[in-house]
Amino acid sequence: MFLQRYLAPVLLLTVQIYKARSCHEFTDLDLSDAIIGTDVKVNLLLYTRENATCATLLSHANLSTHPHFNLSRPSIFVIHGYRPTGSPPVWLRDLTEVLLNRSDSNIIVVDWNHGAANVNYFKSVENTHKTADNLTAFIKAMKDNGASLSSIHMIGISLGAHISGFVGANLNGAIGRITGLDPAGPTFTGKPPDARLDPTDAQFVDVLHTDIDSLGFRKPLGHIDFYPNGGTDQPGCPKTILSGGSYLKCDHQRSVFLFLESLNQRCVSRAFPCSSYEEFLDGNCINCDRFGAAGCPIFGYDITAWKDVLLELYQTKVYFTTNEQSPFCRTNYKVEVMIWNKKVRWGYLTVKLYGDGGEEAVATIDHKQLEFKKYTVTSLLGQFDKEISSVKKVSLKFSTGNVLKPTYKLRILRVRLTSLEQKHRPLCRYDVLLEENKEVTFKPISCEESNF
Ligand SMILES: [Ca+2]
Ligand SMILES: [Ca+2]
Repeated sequence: MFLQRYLAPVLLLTVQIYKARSCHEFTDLDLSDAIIGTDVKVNLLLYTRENATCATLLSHANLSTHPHFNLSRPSIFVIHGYRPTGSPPVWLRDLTEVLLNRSDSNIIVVDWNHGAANVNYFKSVENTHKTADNLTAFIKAMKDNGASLSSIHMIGISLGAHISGFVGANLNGAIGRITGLDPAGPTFTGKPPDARLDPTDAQFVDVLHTDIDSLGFRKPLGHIDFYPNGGTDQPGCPKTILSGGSYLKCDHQRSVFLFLESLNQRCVSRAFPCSSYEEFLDGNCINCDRFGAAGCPIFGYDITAWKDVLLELYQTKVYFTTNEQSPFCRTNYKVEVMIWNKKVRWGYLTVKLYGDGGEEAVATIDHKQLEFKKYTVTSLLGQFDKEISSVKKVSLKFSTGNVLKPTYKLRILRVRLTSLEQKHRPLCRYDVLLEENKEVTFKPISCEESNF
């Protein structure tokens, strides 16, 4: 009796202290929840540099009770998409961590897993509006407490991209930036701007499309729309359903991993405005003059450096390609070839660049049969899997792709390589004989304009 009377309050106090210090976790549901279906419940998880790995659950009612929630700092909302199995997103920790590395902000993870976890996709779509209304009320409260709407950046993934759009529209487009990572296509495609993300939803809207033939949205939705690898299928992702679950989500989810890498700044992906992916691969869209000294836009978090010119252009579609895995960035060269064979030659070209200490970068130009004509410059886009800062040697290989026919020779009068990234002088070589499928390595020399 004595123990009960005195120990109980002590225990209660201990539990309360423990609660106050404990970290709030993203809601973890399972497939049974997703089958039964869950009602919307929005939890806002705050991470800052003071509590980078331990989230605080924000209350809508009293914003001033959270010591780390400093409204004079920028705020970044991260809004996930459809969660068919109810599990927390795998990229969550990495994304909050790198965002905090780059920006001293309030990172607010919008956990609407109760609402997103549903085997019925259409139910989750319905819940996007409820989630958006909840967020709108919260941001209005932030504003009432002194936050500036232009310092708010919403990063929305899949359905989360449209939620960001709804919130932005509710606030009359006054939010600073919305980044849409492969905005959801199903049920949104063909809808008017007020029923999906569009450029009027924020002061600046940047969008990444990685799965336009399935879970993503095909048409442009922002001031700038990036289509890596054409936006349809991503390299390194399984091509058949036999590969299991990742077949369905790999292209879609790649959008988050590409954005993460842009935050890490390991390397950059330059993206080129073009009317189509085919035109881009053909090397017809490497002119970046309209962007001045900055050059063509660099994909990802730092795209705001191009904001003014992009707003003037209103909507810009840009393309780039990536490697199969991280580091995803590639580096581009203009490759010009002139031959002196009497007859037209058709085929593919593989170009390798060698740097100091055995570094090697390769570009295979095989998106279609290339045409080489006597005394005519064939201009190609060479996309190398990595950057070589100082090119010592170059190798070329010509192939026709035919196994049975006789082999051909490509008599190159001149080959010229111009980096689209570095301001180096172009690299040239004159008079190179390529026998089919045989790699020829040479030291490039500086180009003599008079010989062209
Ligand atoms: Ca909209
Ligand atoms: Ca796809």
